[in-house]
Amino acid sequence: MASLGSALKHAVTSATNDTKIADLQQNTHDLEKSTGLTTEHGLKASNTDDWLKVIDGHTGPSLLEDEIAREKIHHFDHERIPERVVHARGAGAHGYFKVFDNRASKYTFAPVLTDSSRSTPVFVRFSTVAGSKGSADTVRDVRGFAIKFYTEEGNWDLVGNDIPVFFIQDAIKFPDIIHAVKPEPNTEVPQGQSAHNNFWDFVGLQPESAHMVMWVMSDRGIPRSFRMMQGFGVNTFTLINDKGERHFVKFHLIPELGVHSLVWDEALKIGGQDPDFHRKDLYEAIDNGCHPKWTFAIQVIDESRENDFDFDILDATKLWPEELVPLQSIGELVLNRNVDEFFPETEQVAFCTSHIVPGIGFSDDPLLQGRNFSYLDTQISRLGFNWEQIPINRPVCPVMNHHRGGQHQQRIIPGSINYWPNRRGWGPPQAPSEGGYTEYAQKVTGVKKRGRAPKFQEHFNQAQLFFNSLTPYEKSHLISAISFELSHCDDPEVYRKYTEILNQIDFSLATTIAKNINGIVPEEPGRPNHGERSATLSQLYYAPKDPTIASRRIAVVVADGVNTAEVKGVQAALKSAKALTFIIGPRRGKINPEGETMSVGGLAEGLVADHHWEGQRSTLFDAVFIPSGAKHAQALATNGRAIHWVREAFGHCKAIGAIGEGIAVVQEVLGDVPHLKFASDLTSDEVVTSYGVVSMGKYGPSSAMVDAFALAPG
Ligand code: HDE
Repeated sequence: MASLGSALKHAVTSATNDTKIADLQQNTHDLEKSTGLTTEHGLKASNTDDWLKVIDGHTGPSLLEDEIAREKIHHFDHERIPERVVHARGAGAHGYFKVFDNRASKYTFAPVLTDSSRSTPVFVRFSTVAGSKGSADTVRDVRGFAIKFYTEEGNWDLVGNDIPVFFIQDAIKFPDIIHAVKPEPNTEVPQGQSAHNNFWDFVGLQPESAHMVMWVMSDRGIPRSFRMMQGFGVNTFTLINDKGERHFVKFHLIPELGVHSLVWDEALKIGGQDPDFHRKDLYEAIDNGCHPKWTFAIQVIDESRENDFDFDILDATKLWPEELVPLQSIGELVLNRNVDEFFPETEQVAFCTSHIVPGIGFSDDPLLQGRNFSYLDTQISRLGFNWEQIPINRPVCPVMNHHRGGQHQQRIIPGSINYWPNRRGWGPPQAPSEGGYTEYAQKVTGVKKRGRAPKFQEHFNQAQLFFNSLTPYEKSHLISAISFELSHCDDPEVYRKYTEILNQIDFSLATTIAKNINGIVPEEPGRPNHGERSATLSQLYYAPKDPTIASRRIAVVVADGVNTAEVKGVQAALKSAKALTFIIGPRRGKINPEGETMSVGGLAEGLVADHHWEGQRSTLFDAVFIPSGAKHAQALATNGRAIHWVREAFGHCKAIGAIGEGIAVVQEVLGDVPHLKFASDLTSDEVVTSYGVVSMGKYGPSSAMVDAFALAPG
């Protein structure tokens, strides 16, 4: 075992993060360079618009002999493949992974985790769990965070979520929880929602779900962006070092931009206004050079300490509190390239938890053990056999074995040998010293039976820990969310009963929700609250040290008569902070500047609006800005849609900026909000910030306004 790490390091050539892109190029067809239409068998096609038919002044029958028409229709008929049984809706991107140095080498010899000269190409797919392929992005749900590392030792798939724990402890329960959350079988309702009888019935009878339910009902269930979510491998894996020592490990990703969520009202509205919100957000950010970045960290437990905790470290309904097992940051993951085509890349990518590389191993986590079977199995019904040869799935290192045949076999292996051992010595197994994977020699004892280990029986300590660790506003969002969901259950046996589970977590939580939804109001706590907290469980903990507005979407709401020079100044300042600005006006196109006659079409100096007021909503932006200009302000202050923009943005706690006469628009809408202050001297460039509203009487060339705006809550 001792020489494994060094053998691997020497066996590999140095990779760049373009290795996988170059590999995909072999299958990439550039339409611009195409020579013209052909059929799939290469026949040049002269007409694909008219089916071959008999025409004699009138239309006669279409002819079956038309091979071109038949092929076109036939191909179309077979375009769809089964969607994923869970995580059907998703979006993906390419990128790379790098470790900072070899600090993880005391735990593992895996070069992907220890060799800082490497940049490993990755493909990441984010997803929701319950909804179909065409469902809305912003539903309340867990988000998938699946990473394929194309390492030089083979593909390593880390198939994680944005929540560190799971609903169930044993893989055999997976079909039950998924059947319960998916649309009910008789009506196929509801789509992409857990707010229905079956889900709450199941989790009410399955107390091991209590911890995860708290996470999904918290703000974590409605992220602002895939780029602003944590990632967790969830299951317990193992790392093996070059001394042959094994450690238990959990994998984490922490977003550079911080962890942010929508508010529920926004999520509901965006579901209708722009169901592709998260998908577009990812694409837009990468396209604009704001490459999403995560710190990659590990939590490690020595094999000898496996039983030192009051929870079982192999139980996926439990996290490892960071106060007990600190995070160690070892690298970073960056997404820097959008896909060229969704289907061959994002849809056909297939992850398997069983895909690991030397230096990484499994544990006896019973959820992981079942996952290792399920993923491999499901790809066959979704993509067909030999799915590992599909371009997005194939490794960047050599592949050689004696498997043969199967649907869509791409490999051609000359010669008569397809077995081992063979007289030629072709395709031999590779010893560990040559990089061959070898399982850790683990001693196993026990009695064969169905059941769960003793520490798997406790379900509420960490649910309590999570609840206790939230800020007051996070708690209030969580209470509203559970109340919303239980209000959507119409069977009293379901919604009344869940209070009993909640009362095992916290008495006040259970009482408030029971009153909201006509549940069973408890008379006394189901168990004492241990009162413990963990700072790292609140989203607030992940606020970036240096606040940033990079990639944030800012709506500049204008009317004719706006101060265009000022708008351009603000736009330039926001752009230099890498924010994206969008001009929202009375029409898409030119807006007349201050001092010029109103005329649709505008004049040369005018500003160009990206959208009409009616074409967008405040929910689709992170902040709203109202510049100065007397006529423009007057028009906005009397326009229902503009008023709604400001009111809704304030209600969703977004930053609102206003300058000069623009302040009057905000005052018109929010004037009666107690304690809200505005800049009152229109000749001064002093900036006033109050409850997220940033105002300035007169725009000064200083960046103070933009800085204050960037720092305002939103
Ligand atoms: Fe999955 N899961 N899962 N899951 N899962 C699938 O595999 C399964 C679990 C996760 O973007 C399926 O390729 C079982 C935990 C993600 O393509 C399927 C169990 C976690 C994705 C499957 C779990 C996940 C999947 C469906 C319980 C977080 C999307 C399509 C033992 C760590 C990957 C597919 C992508 C997908 C089975 C539990 C994350 C059926 C049996 C825990 C991110 O194989």
